[in-house]
Amino acid sequence: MRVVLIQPPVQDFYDTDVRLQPIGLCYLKTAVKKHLPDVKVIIKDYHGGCGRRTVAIPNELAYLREYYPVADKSPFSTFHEFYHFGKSFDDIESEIAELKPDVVGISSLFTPYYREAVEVAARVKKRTDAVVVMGGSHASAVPDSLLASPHVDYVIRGEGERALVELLRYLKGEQPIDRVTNLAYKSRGEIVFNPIADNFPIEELPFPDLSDLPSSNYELAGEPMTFMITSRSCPHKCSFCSVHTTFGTDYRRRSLENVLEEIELRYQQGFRVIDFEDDNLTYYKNTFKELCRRLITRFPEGEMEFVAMNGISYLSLDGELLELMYQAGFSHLNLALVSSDKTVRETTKRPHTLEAYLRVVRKAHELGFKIVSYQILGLPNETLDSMIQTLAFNARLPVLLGASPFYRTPNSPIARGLHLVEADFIKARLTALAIETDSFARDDIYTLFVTTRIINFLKGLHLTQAASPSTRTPALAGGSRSGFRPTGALEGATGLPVGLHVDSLFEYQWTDPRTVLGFSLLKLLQETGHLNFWTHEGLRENKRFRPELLFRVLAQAGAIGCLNGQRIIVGEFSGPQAVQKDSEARRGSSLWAKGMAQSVLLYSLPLALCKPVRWSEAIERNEAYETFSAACYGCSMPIENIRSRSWRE
Ligand code: B12
Ligand code: SF4
Repeated sequence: MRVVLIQPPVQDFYDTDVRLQPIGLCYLKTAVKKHLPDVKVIIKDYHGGCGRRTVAIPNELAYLREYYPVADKSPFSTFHEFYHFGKSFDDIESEIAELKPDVVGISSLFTPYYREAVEVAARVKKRTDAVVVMGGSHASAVPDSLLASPHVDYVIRGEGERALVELLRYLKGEQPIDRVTNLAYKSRGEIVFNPIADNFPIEELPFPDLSDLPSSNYELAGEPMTFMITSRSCPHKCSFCSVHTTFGTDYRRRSLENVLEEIELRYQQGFRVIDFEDDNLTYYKNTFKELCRRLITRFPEGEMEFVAMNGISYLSLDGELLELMYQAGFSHLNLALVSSDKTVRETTKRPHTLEAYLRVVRKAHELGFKIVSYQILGLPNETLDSMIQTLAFNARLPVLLGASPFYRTPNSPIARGLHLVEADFIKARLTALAIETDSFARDDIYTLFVTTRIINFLKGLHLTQAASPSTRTPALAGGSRSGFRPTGALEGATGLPVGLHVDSLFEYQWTDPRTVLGFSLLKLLQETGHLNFWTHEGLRENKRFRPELLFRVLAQAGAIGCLNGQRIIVGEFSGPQAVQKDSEARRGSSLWAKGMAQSVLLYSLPLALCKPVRWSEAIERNEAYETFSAACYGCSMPIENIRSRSWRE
């Protein structure tokens, strides 16, 4: 019997191409190998490393054209083109036909991309007689949406190792269908759901077989990287999260020895970065401390780098653990604050506190971690004020902001009572800006989302403080990559005052084109009260952006905490007194814009030639959010804008 397991392509405005290793399929492959050694399993990743091409925006998302109208090349850009990421359906069809599989298993991890998974099923059925089975988080949450397709024979809900082995046994005629756990299938026009049962014990799962995956598709800053999962499920029960739909409520972890053995194997195989994708990596703090100690001993020269891009719950971190992690080779930390509002945290059942968060941020920053903090914009009980408060709170801290507009994931506790239809499934992605309530409109969510990009732009400025704080004369990063050079009155001066005022930063001659562009747009915003996109055709007003919300965030924050510990005073940054005399302002703006256009043009060539950057540089330049995306909630950071230029093009 020949089984082909497929990771299908996805279609969206952006992709997170550093985190695409289909580790779930690799687990399935080894489980089948162990229990049914006569079955041949081939994994095909039709997403990672297969490029992208522009496709039409689906009707359900047509309203987004107003939010992503142009190819904005500014540092504050969000999205524009809608892409097919992965191999074309035609190519997939031909390749599968050649493989002549008996069974094709397709992952349907993401609700918003379930139609892509179903299209792959249709192509398989068009050219082969293979049995089609689907699994993954979406399949677990809404199996009937997949079984509604005539091209899908079976759906396996929840973890797939044991269930797939049992399904294959059934297909080989070795056991009856009603003994296949977790299975859903059609029988006489009805869907039959077999009971959900426990998976194989976590400790008995053989290490994922990565042999079908070209390691060059899964690199981090040029280093071979692999995912690793040391536990399954999560002991918390945040109401917006669907993790328990797939992994159940029983939080299980692998033994220390088992994890270390896999790390050693990956090292011997040539991997140099391990990305732990657990939903709650450090819940057992002491065990994780011991793991770090062992890693420090095993890799004393920093031979391995560790990341946890899915995020770490700050409740499960303390000072000692952070120190050990840093020594072991973690240098980036993704935390999920979600909301600084107590009511929102309580009603979404997040057991986290602001005090714990601040303790972790302070210590991690002290140690030198680069921190990204995630917020969800638009959760139930959020108001515009509470979201502004959350952004202002994080703006002050030395963390990058990773905002994800809220969307409803099927079968998460929040969504369970709702009757979600196909359009809701398609909108279950952060780019959809899906949720509006009486307390906030889509424009508000969009504005706050763009606001995080503006704040991150300021946070990432490469300012260093050479003099001691008492002299209040921090010096500029002379000759640095971001090329911050004082001019005019400050030419030749030794430095700038501590707590730089944002207005003063406008006065400098920045040599980095992106920084020049960013400040030019901010200046224009200050003078005219309008934010503009920067396109190849010149400036275009961003009509959906509500500047007053940005000004409120900045006023509440007072100062921005930069990644390097510097502060930028922004409390008084605002637009023209009442976006008054609109016409005058616009006239002024067009004159100013002309001047700016000329100066920015000078920079567009180096911008276009921008080469892939190293990871550490990228994070400093605010370019690497996706690399550290997602926290436990949404998994993915936007900021495709910059990355798409420097990483892909
Ligand atoms: C890594 C990850 C990603 C990676 C992609 C991974 C990949 N392979 O392509 C990245 C970062 C790109 C990503 C992005 C997104 N993600 Co994500 N991601 C994850 C994460 C953290 C881990 C996935 C994983 O490797 N799990 C470990 C393996 C072992 O589990 P598994 O893959 O699910 O496989 C098991 C079973 O599902 C099943 N199974 C899986 N496939 C198949 C196939 C067959 C045939 C069978 C029988 C069984 C089966 O068996 C496997 C073994 O037990 C999960 C959370 C989680 N805990 O799973 C979220 C998760 C899958 N992501 C989610 C979401 C929503 C997104 C986004 C769409 C959010 C957004 N920003 O809009 C984005 C997409 C953005 C983009 N365009 O990039 C949701 C999906 C929920 C849903 N119903 O849609 C999850 C569940 C997070 C959550 N708790 O809500 N994600
Ligand atoms: S959001 Fe994170 S902490 Fe909360 S239940 Fe989901 S995985 Fe656990």
